[in-house]
Amino acid sequence: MFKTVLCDLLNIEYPIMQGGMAWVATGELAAAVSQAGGLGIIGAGHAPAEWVQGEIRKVKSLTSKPFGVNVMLMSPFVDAIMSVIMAEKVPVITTGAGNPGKYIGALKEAGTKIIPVVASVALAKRLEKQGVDAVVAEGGESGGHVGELATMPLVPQVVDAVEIPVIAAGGVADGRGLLAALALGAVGVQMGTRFMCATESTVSPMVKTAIFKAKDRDTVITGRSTGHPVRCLDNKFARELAAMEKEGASIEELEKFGMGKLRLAMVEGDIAHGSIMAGQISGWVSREEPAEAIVKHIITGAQEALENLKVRIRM
Ligand code: TUI
Repeated sequence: MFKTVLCDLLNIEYPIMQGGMAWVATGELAAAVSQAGGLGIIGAGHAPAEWVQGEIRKVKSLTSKPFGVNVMLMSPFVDAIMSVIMAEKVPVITTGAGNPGKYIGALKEAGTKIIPVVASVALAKRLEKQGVDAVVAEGGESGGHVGELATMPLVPQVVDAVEIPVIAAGGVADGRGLLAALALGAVGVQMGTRFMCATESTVSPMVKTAIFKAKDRDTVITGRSTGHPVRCLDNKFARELAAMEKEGASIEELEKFGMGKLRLAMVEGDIAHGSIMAGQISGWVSREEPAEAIVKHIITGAQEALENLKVRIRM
């Protein structure tokens, strides 16, 4: 057993959530993580509401365990996706890349738990006041759209600023990371990169191999000048985007160049010209495993790390 209040809040076995990665976190992956005792999450990304509804129904057909949907708030389909989530009585949502404030009332009424992903103390405090159930504090080690703070300084500052449960994300892929997050005051972790490489993940095998080959310094942040910094594996796409930024390309030009590039990598498997959003822990993630094995290894790893600490620290 390895339970925290997150398990009680979400009715799950282990305090592990899967990141809601756009073009990656399909119903297959979410169902596998939930079936393994964590919280699987469908990544709505820029997909239309009909796709999200199909994936929700897929998860329901594959598992009876709780699951979630991640709503990317920059999507043009947010309103329709929120309606589907409420109609389908989805147990939990996480949100990213914005403030979900205006949807909180309706979601609560529908019985959906709301766990926004935040990258700052200020947004965590504002959302606590608005009645969210918990927050994911996501450090800049994460893949995809990132904030400025790293996980180590962000998590304790959010933990001390709010009374609701805090889940740590960014740079976590194993039991040591889970234990470290708990030491910082978090009640669990959210992991993207490692679950992206799970057997049940439908991401292109080219992407999984690129992550297995990646070394510690192989991710970069692009798009700072657009106001939407994104961490991804360093490849031809990232270098071309960086060169455009250096030459002073406009936000419109940069956004046009980036359009469709996440799908190109994750679905089409074009690992040269696509955007392979992945976290700094990519350098450590080195093999494909079923979601169930990943969850089990993280829990036994955290238990071992705790025993090791008791030996290493003389008190
Ligand atoms: O959302 C994420 N990660 C993402 S979203 C995404 S989709 C995308 N595709 C192409 C270009 C850009 C994005 C890929 N990865 N993580 C959660 C997260 N949310 N990290 C940071 C934030 C965040 C940032 C600013 C949340 C709120 C915010 O400001 C809101 C406000 O009003 O203060």
